[in-house]
Amino acid sequence: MSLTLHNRPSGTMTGGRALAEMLHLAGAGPMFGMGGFQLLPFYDAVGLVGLTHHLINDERCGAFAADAYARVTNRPGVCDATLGPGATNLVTGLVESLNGGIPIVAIAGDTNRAHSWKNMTQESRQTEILKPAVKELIRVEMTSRIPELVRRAYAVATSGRPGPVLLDVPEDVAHGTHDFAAEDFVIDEATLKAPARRIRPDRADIERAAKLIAQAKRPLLLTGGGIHLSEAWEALTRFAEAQSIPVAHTMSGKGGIACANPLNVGLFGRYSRIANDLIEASDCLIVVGCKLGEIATKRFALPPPHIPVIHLDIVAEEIGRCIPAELALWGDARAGLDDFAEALSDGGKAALAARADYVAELAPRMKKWEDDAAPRLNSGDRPVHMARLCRELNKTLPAEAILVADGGFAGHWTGLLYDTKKAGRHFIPDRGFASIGYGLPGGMGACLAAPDRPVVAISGDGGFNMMLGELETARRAGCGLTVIVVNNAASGYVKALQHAMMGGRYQSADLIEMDYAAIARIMGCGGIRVEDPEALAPALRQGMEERGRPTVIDVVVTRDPAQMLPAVDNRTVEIKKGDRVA
Ligand SMILES: Cc1ncc(C[n+]2csc(CCOP(=O)(O)OP(=O)(O)O)c2C)c(N)n1
Ligand SMILES: [Mg+2]
Repeated sequence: MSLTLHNRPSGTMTGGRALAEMLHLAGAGPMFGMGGFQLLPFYDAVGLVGLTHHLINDERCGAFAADAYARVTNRPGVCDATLGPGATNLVTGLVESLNGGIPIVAIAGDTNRAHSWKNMTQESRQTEILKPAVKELIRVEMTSRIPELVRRAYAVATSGRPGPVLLDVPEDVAHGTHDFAAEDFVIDEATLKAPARRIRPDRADIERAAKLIAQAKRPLLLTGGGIHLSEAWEALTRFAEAQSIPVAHTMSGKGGIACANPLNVGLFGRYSRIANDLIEASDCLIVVGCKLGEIATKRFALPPPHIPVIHLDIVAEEIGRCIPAELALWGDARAGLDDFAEALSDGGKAALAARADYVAELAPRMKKWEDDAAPRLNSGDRPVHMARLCRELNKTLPAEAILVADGGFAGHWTGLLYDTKKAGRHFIPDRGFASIGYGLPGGMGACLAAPDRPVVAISGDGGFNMMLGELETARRAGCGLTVIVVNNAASGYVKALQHAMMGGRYQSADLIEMDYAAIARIMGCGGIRVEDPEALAPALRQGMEERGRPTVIDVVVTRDPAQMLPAVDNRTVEIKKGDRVA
């Protein structure tokens, strides 16, 4: 075990102080939370040990911000909450991290055990409420065990499939004291960043997979967020290029290889440019770091059952869960891709020659898609067309930028149309749980994780309304964050579905027309309202240049529910019974 041994404290201290010392030793980044009586000794120690902590206005936002921080860095994001309502407010954010496989260390205060279950104020069965929302819930029963249990929290958060871990700390444990030895304050460096350790797939399975791939004429890589968690970008690009295998991705997997790479065929699943057609015509699918859930498979209608699937995943039991796998490879994405590349290294030239026609198809197919979509991508419509907004993002955001996308149409459209210039996690949608409201707090977390990079968050007006209070946090934290509000004066996704499926009977789908730029200005932030698509690029540039405070760009987009869905021609979408349009 490699240990980080520097800066070790010793002596009698509170549990809260010990917690802060351990987080400091773990190199915890900016933390997000809202205090209460139970964790006061922890809050008191935060500044003393040199940690940064941001008060948030809703604990869910703290969890979202920590999640985005973790996606940018692969280091556990840290958030905290007081007992009861604070703790239960964490649930939605923690489930996002659980489903997305994102490493988080969350801390919740709990009642003093001398009085638990005597109608203590704010008391609830919080451990039972939070347990299914995390990878592991650790109840801390002794002040003296805090260092050990923080070590455990980091190890669980970053090992195997990463995830959130909750430390539930009773008041008397946080306020209680213990005489700690310097040796207590150690932590395994390997567990401070995901993936803590890498495991290679079975060699015989790699050989079998290599044979299948070598024989395939139209192999296709289907990649998910696991590529980012494994930091497998170079391995994926190398393997795809050496073997001439195109790469399709889920929303979370965007950027496994650069969208600009000619082998990238874009999003697959619910929305697709050309990837779904390539799946249908493939003779070997190589699935890496992807669960093949509902959205990726168009509610399990893809891929067709006759195509052999090679499935590589860090969680053995995800393999074959939704789609049967011809070959199950249990292991780390980067290690597995490197092993594929090595097993196939002799055939590289032959593969390139054999798949020359296949690869040559890609550019014209993509061009055709783009030509079809061009009227929308270049639309001069007022209100602004969502496709045009995406094109302006593509044109304006620099290669190192990060785009954080909220759960509504903001995520749907950018998932399909936003192109990253470089490999890496430059696009952060909250597809673990797809809650609306992630955009602003997620943008804040990304911004604090990468203060030198432009961070743009895109959110629906409904999602932004949920989180408006966090603009105060973002301003206080000095985040030079640009937030685009996709202002359609509606819970647009619901409205579009009611248009398509309920004969235009709209129920609880409209929002009041608001000027979010004016609201932002009143809150001391920058605010620009955009009604003309030509004004998008200058507004984005102005937002990105502002480094010390957030800028809200309120973009007035289509209010026509017939035009809201991001299919290439959504007006012709046909609804089959039991189907979801999008
Ligand atoms: C917390 C939460 N509640 C409800 C939903 C269901 N939902 C998905 S998209 C959407 C519309 C949200 O409106 P807005 O944020 O304005 O985005 P738009 O679809 O209008 O772009 C809703 C209600 C959700 N994803 N998350
Ligand atoms: Mg909306």
